[in-house]
Amino acid sequence: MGKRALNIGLIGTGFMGRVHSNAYRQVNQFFDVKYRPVLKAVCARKEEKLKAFAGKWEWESCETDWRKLIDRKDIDLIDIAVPNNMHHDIAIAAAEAGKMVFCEKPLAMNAEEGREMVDSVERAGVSNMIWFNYRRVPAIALAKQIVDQGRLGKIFHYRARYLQDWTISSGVPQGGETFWRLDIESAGSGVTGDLLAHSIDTAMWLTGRISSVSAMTETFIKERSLQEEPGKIEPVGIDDACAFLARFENGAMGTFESTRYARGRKNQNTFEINGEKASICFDLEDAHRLQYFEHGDDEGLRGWRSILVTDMEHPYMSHWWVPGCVIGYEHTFINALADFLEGLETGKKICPDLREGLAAQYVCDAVLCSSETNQWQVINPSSCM
Ligand code: SOE
Repeated sequence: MGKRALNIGLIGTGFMGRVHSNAYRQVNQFFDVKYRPVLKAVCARKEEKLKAFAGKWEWESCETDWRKLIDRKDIDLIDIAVPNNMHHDIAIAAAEAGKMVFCEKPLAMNAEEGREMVDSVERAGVSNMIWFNYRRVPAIALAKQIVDQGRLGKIFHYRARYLQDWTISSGVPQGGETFWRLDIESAGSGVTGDLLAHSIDTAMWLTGRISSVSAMTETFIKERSLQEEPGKIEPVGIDDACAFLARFENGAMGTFESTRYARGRKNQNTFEINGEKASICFDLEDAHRLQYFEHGDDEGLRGWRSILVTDMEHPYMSHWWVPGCVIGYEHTFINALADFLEGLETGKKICPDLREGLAAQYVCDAVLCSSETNQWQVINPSSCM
């Protein structure tokens, strides 16, 4: 039987635009799903660059105004891969036009915006997803299975770190197409929204809700020049680094740390969970392995196992290569898209949806607020769900 076309309108041609385009092109080669994404139209402001991008990824058409893209009758789904300060207006307009919505993380500039986005997609009844792609790393999905099977028992500790080093030089500018993540007006925050949003989402997916936080942030370089106006120096408004303590609803304690000033760490996204019966440890820089320790193993033989997560039995791996052949970063987006398409087909709950993005956003807001006030902040669960 032929596949059902799903016409995609992508907004954004940066790093995420490339990653998403790749996912649309690949998903049907590896997953037997009923829907076939069609790369219908891509949208960005700069026409020349847009055309080159469209040509390279074989998008059928281009738009330079996202409102026009949303108005088009031949688009089923709007994919938002632009800076965070544009997510809110685009998501709401897309939902009101009856389009499905994909949104890059973090959901929004703050929870107030995020709440309006969630209200809007839910009122319109359109399917939606936030690209928390790390949930789709097979080793992390395996960690989820292990936790859900109750193998860890009561969870005591969750320890997360997300480290990079690309902003250490004071010569790195802020703003513009390449460095908007350093510009408070475009990004809303620094590492908290950009990196810790991932860690928070993973933590809550694996072990449940965070109920309160106590945070500190630091901006190491206080002024940077603007990418679009070299020589013009402006104060830096984002957090370069953030560390916070967390309490989970299930009684576990959490520690989270993120920085873009960890020399040598390029994209180290790690976590360790310590339970009564077992522990789990993961590091994205060794993404195809999950470390696992089970206290119930034979005494004398007990030790950390390093599970190579490439077998057919492991999450997603039966769709890829033969055992022992690893997959990479881009595959996490393909896996996420496949899950979404399967959800459309079967009615199975799509996750993470924008509501789950909002839950992470509430924690990010509380973290930033705590660092400003030097006070613990409680996350009100009823405001998230
Ligand atoms: C920042 O450098 C960044 O590109 C994030 O925006 C992504 O979400 C993360 O997965 C990789 O790093």
